[in-house]
Amino acid sequence: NTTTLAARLRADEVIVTAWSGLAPAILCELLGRAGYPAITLDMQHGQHDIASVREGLASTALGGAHRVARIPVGENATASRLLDLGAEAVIAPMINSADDARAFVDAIKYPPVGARSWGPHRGAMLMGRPPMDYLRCANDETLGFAMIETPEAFEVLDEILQVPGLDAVFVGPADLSLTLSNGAELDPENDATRKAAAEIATRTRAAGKIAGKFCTSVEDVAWATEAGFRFLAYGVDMLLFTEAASDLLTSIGTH
Ligand code: 3PY
Ligand code: MG
Repeated sequence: NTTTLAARLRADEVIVTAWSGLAPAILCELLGRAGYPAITLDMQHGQHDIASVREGLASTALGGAHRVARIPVGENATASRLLDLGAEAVIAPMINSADDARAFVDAIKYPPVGARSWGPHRGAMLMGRPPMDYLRCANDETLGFAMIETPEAFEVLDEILQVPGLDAVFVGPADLSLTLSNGAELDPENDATRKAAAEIATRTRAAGKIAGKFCTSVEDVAWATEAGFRFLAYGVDMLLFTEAASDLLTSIGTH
């Protein structure tokens, strides 16, 4: 598939991404071969470091899936590096203000939109473009997702959506439920979180941007699609592995 993730999402296609938290690169290839159209490698809470992401992005390409990665909070320099290493989209957690969003955009967009520094050697290769083509296309063909996962972010959502060069937002419903309840509840599918998420999708789409969300059940995927989210994370590698093993043991009566 040579269509970019950005083009597919801008065409309103629903893209489901696997969530990769385990470091061995071959797991990204296997998830792609299993049929996932995208893989997201998580450096915030997953076991990935820059070396495992470097290998994992290449393995994701080998498995035929779109390449996405999440940085740790505030590590915008890492966002630039991930694009240089071949990520098609970068997700930034805990974007709580327009300033946070602007700093993120600066790191991932070339001038005049941002201040990304030149050196996308592996990235251009994996995007299938010679360097000068990459320079002309990268701002459009690579995506930045600002995570909206606190009441502070929700409060200033419209300001965040107006930051030039920000392509998309991604709802983190675990943190959103935790922060909306001031630490009392961790329930990504509760009413307060759903209500906020639905509004985030509506306002994001109205601003002409892409909405994504982390999903926690089959029903949640259907709900999010209906609400207008198009980039949906569903399937965490560690859980996929342990649940498949557990189901197998159950099926032969030893569990
Ligand atoms: C959240 O739900 O808070 C996330 O960050 C999803 O990974
Ligand atoms: Mg989170």
